[in-house]
Amino acid sequence: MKNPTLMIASLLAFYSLFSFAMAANKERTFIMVKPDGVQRGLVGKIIERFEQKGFKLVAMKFVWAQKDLLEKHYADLSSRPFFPGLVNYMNSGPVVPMVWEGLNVVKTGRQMLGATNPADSLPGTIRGDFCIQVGRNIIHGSDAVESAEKEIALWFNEKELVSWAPAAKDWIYE
Ligand code: IDP
Ligand code: MG
Repeated sequence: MKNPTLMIASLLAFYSLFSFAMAANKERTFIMVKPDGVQRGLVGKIIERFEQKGFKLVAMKFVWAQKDLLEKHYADLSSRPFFPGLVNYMNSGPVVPMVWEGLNVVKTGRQMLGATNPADSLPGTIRGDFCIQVGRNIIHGSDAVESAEKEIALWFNEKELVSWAPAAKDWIYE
């Protein structure tokens, strides 16, 4: 390539494509093992699903959430008849909130969870394999990138989101 302008333009194009791909790999979702998942000893199995898929764990804690936090978390559902029962259920024991990162992690995470009602969740999904009723569906996952951002900010502060590079990253992304 003799033309320097063309060379710079190609380098810039390559760099923007590369940064775009890197940014896509940094999508984040908020996943939480609910009190029934914790009580039933399913925390390890649920984490394993996300780890073995290749997603990166960015943050995790073990907390007994206050009702006001849970009401904020489920604010969109506040007018639904099951809302008080949902908040009581979520406040009935400790939960494991987590942040997972990777390409299309929000959509893929929802697919890994399965349908909201376990009666409709396919076998092979977390809800399909581990639970029976909608009011005891063991796990939460963000339904969109925007809700993921809100939920992550609600449950974690900036310092709790750990910046690290998994050793296997070049074997997961081309
Ligand atoms: P999602 O968890 O799959 O995103 P949402 O519609 O956002 O589903 O509902 C949030 C949670 O509220 C559900 O995971 C479930 O625990 C609970 N829920 C939803 N619908 C019902 C219902 O009809 N009865 C009891 N609980 C429900
Ligand atoms: Mg939801």
